[in-house]
Amino acid sequence: MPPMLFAHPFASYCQKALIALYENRTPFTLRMLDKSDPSTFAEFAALWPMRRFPLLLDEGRPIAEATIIIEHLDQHRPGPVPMIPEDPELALEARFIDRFFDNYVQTPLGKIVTDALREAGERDVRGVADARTTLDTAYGWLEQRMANREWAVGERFTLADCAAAPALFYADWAHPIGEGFPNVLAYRTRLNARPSFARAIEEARPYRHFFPLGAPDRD
Ligand SMILES: N[C@@H](CCC(=O)N[C@@H](CS)C(=O)NCC(=O)O)C(=O)O
Repeated sequence: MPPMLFAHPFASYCQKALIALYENRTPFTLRMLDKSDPSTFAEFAALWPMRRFPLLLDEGRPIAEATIIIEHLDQHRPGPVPMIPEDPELALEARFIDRFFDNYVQTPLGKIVTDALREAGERDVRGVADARTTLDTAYGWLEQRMANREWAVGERFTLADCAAAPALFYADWAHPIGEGFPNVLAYRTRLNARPSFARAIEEARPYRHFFPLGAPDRD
C-alpha cells in the first residue's frame, strides 16, 4: 500500500519531503492538514504528539522529521534518484549540508516568520535581529561553497538540495539574499527550476496569502 504523507503544500518542511517523493515518482496519498478538516489533524496529532509536519505513515509506521522521511524513502521505497549518495563520504557531506539548511537557514527563517505572527507586544526584537544575522552569515558561507557547484553535494541532486530548496525560497522572501551573494541567488534559481520543486512551488501558490510578511510578487 502506498504511504500517506500528512502535510500542507505551503509548509517548507513538507515541501522538502515532497521534493524527494516527486524526484522518484513515489506513489503516496497526501493527507492534507487543513483547518477545515479537524479529523485528519486529530489523526495526525495522535500519531505524532509533537504536531510538527510532515509525517509519513508507511505500513502503519509513523515517520517524523523531513530528513528522516527522506532517509526512510531511500531505504524502503528507493527510486531512480537516490537522495543519499552511495559514497559514504558524500553521504556524510549530504547529511551535514542538510543540517546546515535546517539549523542555519530554516530555523532563523522560522523565527522571523513566527515573530511576525505575534501580537505587537509579544514581539522578540532581539531574537529576530539575531536570526537576520544568522541568515547573513549562512548566505556568506553558502556563497563560497556554491562558487563552483551546480548542486550542494557532489555532482547530483541529493537530500541536501531537498533541504536547500524551500529554505532558500522562503528565506529570500523574509530576508532577501541580495546581489552580494550571486552564487546563492543562482543556486536558488536552479532549485526553483528543478521540476520536483517547481511542482511544489505551483502547488503552494494558492496559499501565498498565508505568508505573514507578505509574499513578494515574483517566483
Ligand atoms: N524538525 C521538523 C520541523 C517541522 C516543522 O516545524 N514543520 C512546520 C511546518 S513547515 C510545522 O509543523 N509547523 C506547525 C507548528 O509549528 O505548530 C522537520 O524537520 O520536519
